[in-house]
Amino acid sequence: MAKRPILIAPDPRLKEVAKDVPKVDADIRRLADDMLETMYAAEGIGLAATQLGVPLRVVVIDVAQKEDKFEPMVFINPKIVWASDEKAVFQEGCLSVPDIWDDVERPIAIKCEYLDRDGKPQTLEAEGLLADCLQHEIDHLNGTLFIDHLSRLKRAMAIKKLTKAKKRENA
Ligand code: GNR
Ligand code: NI
Repeated sequence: MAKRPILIAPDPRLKEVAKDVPKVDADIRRLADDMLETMYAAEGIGLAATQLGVPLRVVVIDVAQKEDKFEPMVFINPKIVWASDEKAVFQEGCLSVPDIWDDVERPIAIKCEYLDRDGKPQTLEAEGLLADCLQHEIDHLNGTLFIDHLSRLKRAMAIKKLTKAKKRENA
């Protein structure tokens, strides 16, 4: 396993629509393992391959609450096949959007079809934080960041802040 650098917005690669994984092979498993290592090192609860500059539909998540417990989940070609009408607001952050947190409204429960680490088709019904995180990660695969769900003004302010932070880093 290897840790890889996480892309920070604004970056055109974060706006790309990722492609389906044609076959779950050793390369894809290595990618998923690298994503898990990168996510744990960054203390995130989820990560999409898009955030590592890999335009493939792979997501990893671990929303386990206890710090000494690992519950890694791997989602390949995840697809939301049902979403509840009922919505809830979560305060979201993103490893590609550092130091910005804001409320995002999303369906409170979803049903998701995907391939697991062994390439086996699975269905998952999720609610709460897991459902929110999965939607956030699938957004990444479609080139969407959580700030894209905010008002135009808030989004503009966020992009300004991110651009400034990048300039400072490169100065
Ligand atoms: O670590 C993360 N926390 C988080 C909190 C609320 C809603 C979504 C997330 S995902 C984020 C990691 C990340 O950027 N995944 O793409
Ligand atoms: Ni994110």
